[in-house]
Amino acid sequence: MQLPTTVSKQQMPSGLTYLKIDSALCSATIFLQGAQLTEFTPKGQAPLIWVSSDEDYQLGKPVRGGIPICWPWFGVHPDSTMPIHGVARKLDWQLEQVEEHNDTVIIRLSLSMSLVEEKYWPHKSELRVEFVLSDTLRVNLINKNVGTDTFMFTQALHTYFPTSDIKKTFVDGLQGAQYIEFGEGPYAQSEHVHFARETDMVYTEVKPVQWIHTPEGIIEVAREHSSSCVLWNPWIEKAKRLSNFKNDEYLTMLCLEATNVMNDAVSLAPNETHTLSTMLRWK
Ligand code: TA6
Repeated sequence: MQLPTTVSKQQMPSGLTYLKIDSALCSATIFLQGAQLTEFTPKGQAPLIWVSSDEDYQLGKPVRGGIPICWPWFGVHPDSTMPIHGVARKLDWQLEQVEEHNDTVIIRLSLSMSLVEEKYWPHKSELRVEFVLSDTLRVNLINKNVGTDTFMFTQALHTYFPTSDIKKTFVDGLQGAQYIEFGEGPYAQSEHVHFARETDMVYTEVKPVQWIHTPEGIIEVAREHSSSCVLWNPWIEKAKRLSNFKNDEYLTMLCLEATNVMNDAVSLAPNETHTLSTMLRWK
């Protein structure tokens, strides 16, 4: 495939292949494994995406950070033998197309369902992702039912964001939603969300835009075709148990994830398509 000069294909020592984008508007990194974006930095601005400094970029293991794609389920599967957050983030996606229009770079990848074991996903579907890279980032996760039966799934764009100090960070825009946390709830969210403990809130009936207020500025996080989202910070004890995550890194990150979970799970009839989108920018 002929790539524009703003896009190059490179490889880590481990063998992981990634696309490096360096345009007039942004720089970005997207690994073919998991179609996982791990860097997005608008030119002249700070990075919008966080990755652990403890990451070692190994084959078969999602990068700790960026935007892991959780599909065909989010979270813990009812069958405990199934991997958390599904299988898409560990598999090799194919680069389908790279386009460039007026400094915006669009990168499209697909996941061959021949790579997905039937025990994880017995349905006939197509899965593609589009990254629209300008001075903002848009990610479209596109599912199409190409079979004869209706199926359901849950999913997430599990985005990791940076902050210099989680204790001086809060999230606006979750007010009015309800959430469950650690299997308890639902609870009503009436205020901004600040961080002072492990936080793992699964929101439903939530507005399409939130704002993460950090000491570096305000990150606007928008979603389309999603009425649910997840807010996560592992805090002290869980941080110690996470792979590729330094004990004190809970202080400099948070996840605000565009999801289709709980009563927002997706049901697709034959020939239907669903697109989960998240749009990120410095406000
Ligand atoms: O989205 C929050 C969450 O479900 C947390 O409970 C935690 O498990 C996190 O995802 C990270 O999961 P991972 O499998 O990437 O370590």
